[in-house]
Parts: sequence; structure tokens; C-alpha cells
Amino acid sequence: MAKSKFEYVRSFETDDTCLRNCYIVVRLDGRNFHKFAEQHNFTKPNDDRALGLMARSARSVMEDLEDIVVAYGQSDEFSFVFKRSTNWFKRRGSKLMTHVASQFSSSYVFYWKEYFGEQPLLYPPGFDGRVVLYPTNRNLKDYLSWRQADCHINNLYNTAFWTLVQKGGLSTAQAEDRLNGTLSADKNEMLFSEFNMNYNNESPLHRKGTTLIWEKVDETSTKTITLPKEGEKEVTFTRSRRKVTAHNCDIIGDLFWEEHPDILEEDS
Ligand code: DGT
Ligand code: MG
Ligand code: MG
Ligand code: MG
Ligand code: MG
Repeated sequence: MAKSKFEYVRSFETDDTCLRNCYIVVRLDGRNFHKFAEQHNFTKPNDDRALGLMARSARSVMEDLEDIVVAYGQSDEFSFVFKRSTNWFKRRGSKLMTHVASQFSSSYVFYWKEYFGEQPLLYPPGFDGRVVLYPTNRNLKDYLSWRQADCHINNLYNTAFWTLVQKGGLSTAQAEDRLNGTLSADKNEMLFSEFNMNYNNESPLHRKGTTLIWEKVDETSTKTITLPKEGEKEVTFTRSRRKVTAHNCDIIGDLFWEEHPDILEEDS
């Protein structure tokens, strides 16, 4: 086919192929969720409906896009890890990132009602995205550890802060003053001695965030079949299916990775 004289504009496109052998991480973060949370009456410090909707949307991303082996989310963010050998969209960063962001955003709106019920969605939410490459398993685990440590630090602070306000009767300014300069141990101690709360017994969803992986799950179902001689008969059968499963556990230590050795490929 003859090319039009306009064809040359293609050459203005730049190459954004992600380096081979590296894990490709796409991290999304809610745009201005400080305001979004207020306007949609998110409970403080954690709203389980909002966290559930984030995880549901992330599952939709994993199920609908190819080659995502693990995803980790907390607050208004989710990170998606493509396997290091992926060749999806020829490893073009912009394609991967925009597919993740748009699938996530449309899912967030699509599933809103399942989580928020009568609370209406007041305006269309948006998510920014970035792509980061990690060449080794150590680097990738350290990346995920960094996000989970962020979850821990923020959640401990927010738990202490809102406990002082909601149960201790302090103003938000007083609570901020009170926590200024405190270490983790101080916050744990304050929650324990003043409010009889053991931080370690707080919800793992809030303390650890959500990790999504693919796992083989046995599914049992029963079916009624009609046999020529015996007539109607109930039969049970089990089949193994690959499913996205959610975990609210520590991913900084080795245990999680030892229990799920299939997530990462060997460094070569
Ligand atoms: P950005 O990301 O620069 O566009 O701005 P933000 O406002 O999204 O800031 P970011 O992402 O650093 O912080 C997340 C905000 O989302 C933070 O202000 C608290 C809010 N948020 C996230 N999850 C919850 C929740 O479960 N409950 C409440 N009340 N707020 C939440
Ligand atoms: Mg931000
Ligand atoms: Mg945000
Ligand atoms: Mg954020
Ligand atoms: Mg097209």
C-alpha cells in the first residue's frame, strides 16, 4: 500500500521498550485521594470499603491483563509486577502502564456500588501511573518491602493519631503535637498503656496491606446428571483452578517467598 506523505510523523514516536530480564513494576496512586476520601465519607484512619474496592479493582487488572505475577496495595496505591520474561505489548512501558491504569480505573467505578452501596460516587476518580524496572529478585523484594514498610509507618501513625482524637478527646492539632518526635515504640506503648490496644492485634489488612498472587485452588461442585438406568444422580467433582488470592501478611521476611516459590523466577 502506498504511504501517505503524512507517514513520517510516526518517526516522532520514541522507543520505550523496557530493558530485558527486568521485572516491570507499574505503580498506581489515586489522584488527590485526600479530597476524594473526605468527599466520600471514608472512615478514618481506614475504610474497609475503600480498601476492598482497591483490591477488587487490582484483581480485575490481574485477571484481564497478561503476565502479572504479584500485586501489592495499601491506602490509595497498588503496585503490579510483570514477570521478568514478559513480552506483553513488546514490553512497551507506556502500553503496560496505561492498560493497568485504565483497567484499574474503570474497575474502580464499575465495582463501586458493590462496596459503597447507597453512597454515591460523586465524580470520576483518577489514578497516576509510573513504571520502574528491577533487575534482581533482591531489588524487587526490597521494592515491595519498601511499600509495606510505608504501609506500616503510616498505619501506626494514623492509628495513634485517630485514637487520640476519637477515644482520647484530643483536637487534631493536639494529637499532632502529642505524636511529634515519637518513635514506633512510643506509639505502641501509648496505645497499650492509655487505650488498652495492642497494635499487633489490629486488623492485618490495615497493618500489612493486600498482596495478590495466583494460586491453584481446588473447587468442588455438585451437578445433577441423568443416567439411563439409575435416573437422576448427584455427582461431586473437584477441579483445580488458577485463582487470584488475597493475603494480608508480612512480605518483608523470607517466609512468604519460601511458601510461594513460584512467584519469582530465579536470578540467572
Ligand atoms: P496525590 O497522590 O499526590 O494526588 O494526592 P493524595 O491526596 O492522593 O495523597 P497520597 O496518595 O499521598 O495519600 C493518600 C490519601 O488518601 C491520604 O490523604 C489519605 C487518603 N486515604 C487513603 N485511604 C484512606 C482510608 O481508608 N480512609 C481515609 N479516611 N483516607 C484514606
Ligand atoms: Mg502522592
Ligand atoms: Mg494519592
Ligand atoms: Mg498514595
Ligand atoms: Mg487500537
